[in-house]
Amino acid sequence: SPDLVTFGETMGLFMPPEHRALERSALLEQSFGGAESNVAIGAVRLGVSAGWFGVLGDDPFGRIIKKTLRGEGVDVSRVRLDGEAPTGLMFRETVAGKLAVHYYRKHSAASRMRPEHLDADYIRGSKILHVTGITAALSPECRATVREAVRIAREAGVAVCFDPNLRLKLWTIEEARQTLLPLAEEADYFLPGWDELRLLYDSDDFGTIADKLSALKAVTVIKGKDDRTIVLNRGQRTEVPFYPAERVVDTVGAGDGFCAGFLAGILKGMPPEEAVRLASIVGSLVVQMRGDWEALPEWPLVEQRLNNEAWVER
Ligand code: KDG
Repeated sequence: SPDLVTFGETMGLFMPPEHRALERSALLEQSFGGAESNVAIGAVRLGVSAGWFGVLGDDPFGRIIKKTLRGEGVDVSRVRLDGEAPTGLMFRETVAGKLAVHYYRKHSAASRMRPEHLDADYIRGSKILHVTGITAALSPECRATVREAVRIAREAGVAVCFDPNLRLKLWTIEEARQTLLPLAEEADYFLPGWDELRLLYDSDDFGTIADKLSALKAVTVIKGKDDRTIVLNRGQRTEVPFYPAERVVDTVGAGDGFCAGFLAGILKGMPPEEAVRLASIVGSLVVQMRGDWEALPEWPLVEQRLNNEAWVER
């Protein structure tokens, strides 16, 4: 198995040219995206082995997603193509500076994933299993699949990484809490955003939330509290400022890039605080280009920034 294994829904992605609204654009750019496959691509580009699986429709979108992931070096040997249901789609636009995502994913192939689809040995053979709250939000079967994958990993001593990836277009905050908080308790690495924590714990107070987090066994990495990341690691608290981005074009996928950087750092043997520095560099690069995963950097560029080496232009 690859060192990092993850799964979830990856969708066809359509975007109008910059500054155009979907209602007013004759042309749409085609790509694809999914939080977990973004993480897998990011990890591979940083030099660690990663596998992604999920159910895709046996249609043009499903086929190109699988081929592109394979071309990126992600192991797709456990991906299923389902002839009965379509690949989910999403459309994204930025109107007056505000991002809007429109999902067409109800009854998608991915939402039909079931625990029986899991290859337990594939999970057992990995070092880290990464799951997100998006998969848990897709359907009761998907929720059961996430729980079962986490159970298999824990039983085998495989570390579990959990990003809540709260999507309130998919479920209510009450439903999300019921599922996501127990998953956080199972995790070895918990990577929430500060805004997500505020909603999940229904509080704006850092101290109150930090107290709750200190009851978890996980190393918790809180993204985006005052432009910094806070690492809570066995009672120790470390703050790492966000690495500055030269320009910000598209923030979608930054969290996934961050997660890929963090997990690649852990798999390369870094302590969590150092892995967060790496993660923050990756996040800062992802926001500088359109698309979820296209701008994920290769290892040499990140290594150079980690070591503060100058960039030789020509
Ligand atoms: O993190 C980026 C993802 O949000 C995007 O690729 C789409 O997976 C996605 C989702 O379900 O929102």
